[in-house]
Amino acid sequence: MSNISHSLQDFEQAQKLLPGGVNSPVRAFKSVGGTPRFFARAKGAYVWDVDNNQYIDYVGSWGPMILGHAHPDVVKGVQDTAELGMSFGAPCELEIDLARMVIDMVPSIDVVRFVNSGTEATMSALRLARGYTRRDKFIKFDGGYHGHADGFLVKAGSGAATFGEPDSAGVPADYAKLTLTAPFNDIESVKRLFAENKGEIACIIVEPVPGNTGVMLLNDNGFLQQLRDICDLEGALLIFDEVMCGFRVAAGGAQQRFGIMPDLTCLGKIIGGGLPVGAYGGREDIMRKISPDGPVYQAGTLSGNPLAMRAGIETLSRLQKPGFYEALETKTTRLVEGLLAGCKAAGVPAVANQVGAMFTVFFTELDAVTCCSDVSKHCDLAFFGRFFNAMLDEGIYLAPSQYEAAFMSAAHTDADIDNTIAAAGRALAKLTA
Ligand code: KE4
Repeated sequence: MSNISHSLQDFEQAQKLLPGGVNSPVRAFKSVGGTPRFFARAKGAYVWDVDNNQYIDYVGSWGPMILGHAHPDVVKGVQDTAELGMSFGAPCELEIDLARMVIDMVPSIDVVRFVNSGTEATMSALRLARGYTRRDKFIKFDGGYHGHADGFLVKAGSGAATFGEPDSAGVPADYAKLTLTAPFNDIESVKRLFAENKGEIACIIVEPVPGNTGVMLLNDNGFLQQLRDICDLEGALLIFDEVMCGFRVAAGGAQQRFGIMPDLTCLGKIIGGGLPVGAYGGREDIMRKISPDGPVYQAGTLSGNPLAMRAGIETLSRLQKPGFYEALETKTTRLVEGLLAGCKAAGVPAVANQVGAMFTVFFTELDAVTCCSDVSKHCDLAFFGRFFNAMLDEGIYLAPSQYEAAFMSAAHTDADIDNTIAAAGRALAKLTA
């Protein structure tokens, strides 16, 4: 067990000042147990905690750090830009530059609006879909996470009633009723919802690569095309929430990887290269409904600020290097295969889901994990917590929840992957002794 005395002290202090001692719940290690590590610095594939313990990092700030931490060109770009002013609250040319990059990279986006988080992006896209269609209800999928705006913090209604119930205190029940939920990959449930709510559904929002129930895979029936078809048939909009998988599973995100065009796309994480940037964009006729062009209001003091724009520009411009995604996926596949081989050698039942450079290993007797109830009902969450902490002691930083994805960066070397596989072998041996 490494020395974590400073993290212990920091966590004690932080809990007096911040809810749970953190500024985002998952960081508190509630589902895995143990003490959150307070980070002091990060570089490339590595992070160091305040006790100077080094970790190979597979969280990457939950996805943004696809180039690796503190990439010199990104850091220099931000430093140079900061000397010219941190934020103007007025248009600047860097917004044009990043907008042009996003529009060029993401196939379905004609016009884009920058905001400051993935939550702002999805919240705004939902309001836009409601304003454009003049309908109030929308469909999301069980286990889908789209940030913390009220309408998304909803679980399936009791008895699988068609309307949703709040999944958080503070979300009005009457508002939650406008959120309809269906199982991921289940087009029949979606058809039923449209039949039961004729002419009332504004949109479907979906993570085309779900990453918030652990990584989930699309079935072989062309689920995304089925969603595209039913939205066209019913006059609803199809929204891809690519906050996590955008720029992660391909330069143009899941819509490029799978060849399905949504009407609106939500982006975040990688688009800001570690600084707070979200975005939503799509068909021009829809986006022109956004203020000040149109009647759907959305605003933000720090939206498009020069620092964040420059960090995004320096990041996205390096994703377009030939072979970038192929190399990332090859490294990820090797790691996943190594981890599964280690589980097999230790007699620990496990499966993994991987799309491009994002993956999740599940500890389960199942042959495959295909939906969020597979995770909650058939995965050994307690063992995951023990494995997480054993890997932490081995100097490997995984996502502190079975319901999260792990991310590879361009900075991870073959030696890092070998060391991670070896560390997992030691951790599993310890846990099964
Ligand atoms: P933010 O508001 O956290 O920037 O983005 C919300 C969001 C929207 N859509 C998807 C598909 C997302 O994955 C997220 C945020 N992802 C989580 C990780 N599961 C962020 C980590 C956290 O909540 O601290």
